[in-house]
Amino acid sequence: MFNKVLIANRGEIAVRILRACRELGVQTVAVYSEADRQALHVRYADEAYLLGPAPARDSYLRMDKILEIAKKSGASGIHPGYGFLAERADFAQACLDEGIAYIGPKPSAIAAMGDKAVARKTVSAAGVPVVPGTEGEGALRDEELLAIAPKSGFPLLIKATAGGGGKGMREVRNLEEMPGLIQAARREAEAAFGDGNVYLEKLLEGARHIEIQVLADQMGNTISLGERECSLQRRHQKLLEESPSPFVAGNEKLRNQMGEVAVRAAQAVEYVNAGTIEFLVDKDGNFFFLEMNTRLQVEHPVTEMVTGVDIVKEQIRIARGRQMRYTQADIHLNGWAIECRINAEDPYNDFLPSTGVITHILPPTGPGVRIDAGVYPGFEISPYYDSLISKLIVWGETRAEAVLRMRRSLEEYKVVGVRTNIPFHQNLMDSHRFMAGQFDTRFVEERFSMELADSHKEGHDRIAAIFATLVAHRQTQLSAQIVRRAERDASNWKWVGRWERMQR
Ligand code: MV4
Repeated sequence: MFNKVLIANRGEIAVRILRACRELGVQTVAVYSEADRQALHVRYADEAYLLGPAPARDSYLRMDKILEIAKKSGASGIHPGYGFLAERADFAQACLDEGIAYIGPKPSAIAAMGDKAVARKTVSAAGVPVVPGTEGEGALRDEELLAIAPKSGFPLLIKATAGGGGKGMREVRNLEEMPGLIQAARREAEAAFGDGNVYLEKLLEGARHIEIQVLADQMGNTISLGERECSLQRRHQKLLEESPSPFVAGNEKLRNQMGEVAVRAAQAVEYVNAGTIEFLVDKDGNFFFLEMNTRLQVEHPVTEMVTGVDIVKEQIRIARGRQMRYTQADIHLNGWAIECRINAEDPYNDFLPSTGVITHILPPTGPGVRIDAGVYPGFEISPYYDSLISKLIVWGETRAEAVLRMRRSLEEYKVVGVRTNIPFHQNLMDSHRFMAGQFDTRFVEERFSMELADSHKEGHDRIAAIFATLVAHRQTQLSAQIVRRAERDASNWKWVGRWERMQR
C-alpha cells in the first residue's frame, strides 16, 4: 500500500496520471527537466523535483536520479506513463529492489514481451495465433535467412527481434533485393536497440491494426476492455484511434474471440496491470498477434469513454494490491469514441515538427468532448520531446454522432503560435473512406493527401483576401466612430422600453 506516487513522465500523460492520483487521494511527486520548469505537470503536482538538462537521456531517462528523488520525497509508488522508462524491465526491477511499487507489470513480463521472438514463442504455446515466421529457430545468419526465404515464399517482412514500433522492419518481395534489406534492417536495429538480430515473417498486406486493452490484478483476474482501431497512422505514428473498431462493431463473435485470445496472451506471461495486445486483422477476420505493449497507451481514453472504466485509477488500485473492481461480465461497450492526436507539426510541410510559444489556445468544450492536454497559453513547445500537445477525444451514441462531434470540436479548436495537424484531422473527417470506415494501415500514406483533400477548397485564398480587406475596412470605420460607452444610467429593460416606444 502506498500513499505517494512519483510520476516519471511529462506532458499530457503526466497530467492524466496526476488527476487519477488526486481523485484517489494519493500524494503526488513530479519530476521535470530544465525545458519543463513551466510545464503543467509541475504545477499540478504536490511536489516537483528537477532532474537535469532538457535531453531525455539527461532527465526523464535517468533511473538513478528518479529513484533518488522517490526515496528523498518518500514516494512508495512510481508510474512510468508511456515512452521514456515505461517498458524497461531493468527500471521496473530497480524500483522493486528499492521497495517501491512499480505501477505496471512484473519485470519478467516486460522482458518476455520486449523480445519479439520470446513473445511469439510464449503466446503461440498458449494457443494464440501468430503470423508464420522463423523466430523459433533462434538467431539466424544471413545465409540461413536467405536459404529459408524462397521456401516460405515472398512477400516477407524482416523484423528486429528487439524491435517494436516498426523500427528495423523491411518488406522483401524477391531474393535479389534481400541481402541489402537484411543489412539495412540489422543496422537500424543495432542503432535503435543495440541488437542487430532479425527474423522473418510472412507479410500480411491490406490488414488493419486492431488492439485489445487488458487489465489484470495480482490475484490473477484478467479481463479485456474491447478493441481500439489504430489503422490510421503515418510512419508508425498513430494519428487517430477509435473504439469500437468499425471493422469489429456488429461482430460480437470476433470481439469475444479477440478478447479471449488477448487475455490468454497476457496470462501466458503472468501479466499484471494494464496492457495492450496488438493484432493484425485481415479482411476475412483472421487475426494474428503482433506484439504486446506492457504499459499504459496514449490512446487509452477511447476505451475509458466506451467502457466507463478509469484505466489509470484501476492501475493504481491494482498496484496497491486491490482486487479489480470489474469482472468480464461488467464490461459493455457503450456508444463510440474517437481520439485525434493534436501534434505541433505542419501537415502542409511533410508533418515537420513545429516549435515555439503557444500564444493562444482555445480548446473545444461541450457535450461529449474530452481534452487531455499538457500545455496552456504561454507554454513553449521545445524540440526535445514528442510533438503531442493534446488529445481531443469525443464520445457519441453512434459513430456518426462521434464524427460530427469531432468535426465541430476541430472547428472550435484554436491554437496560435505553433502549427498543428488540426487541418489534417479536418480533412480526414471529410474523407469518404474514413466516414465509411474503409481504411487499412496504408490509407494515410498511400491514399490520402492534404493537397487532394484541399483541392475542393480552391479559391479559399481569394475569399480569405476579400474577407481580410472587408474586416480591415470595417475596423477603420469603427475606430473612427467608437466613443466611450456612457456610464450605465438605465437598465437594459428601460432601453428595451424606449426602443419599443421609438418603433411605434
Ligand atoms: C506486420 C505487418 C504485416 N505483416 N507484420 C508495424 C509495427 C509493428 N508493430 C509491426 N508492424 C507490422 N507488422 C506482418 N507479418 C504490417 C505492420 C505494419 C503496421 C502494423 C500496425 C500499424 C501500422 C503498420 C504500418 C505498417 C506496417
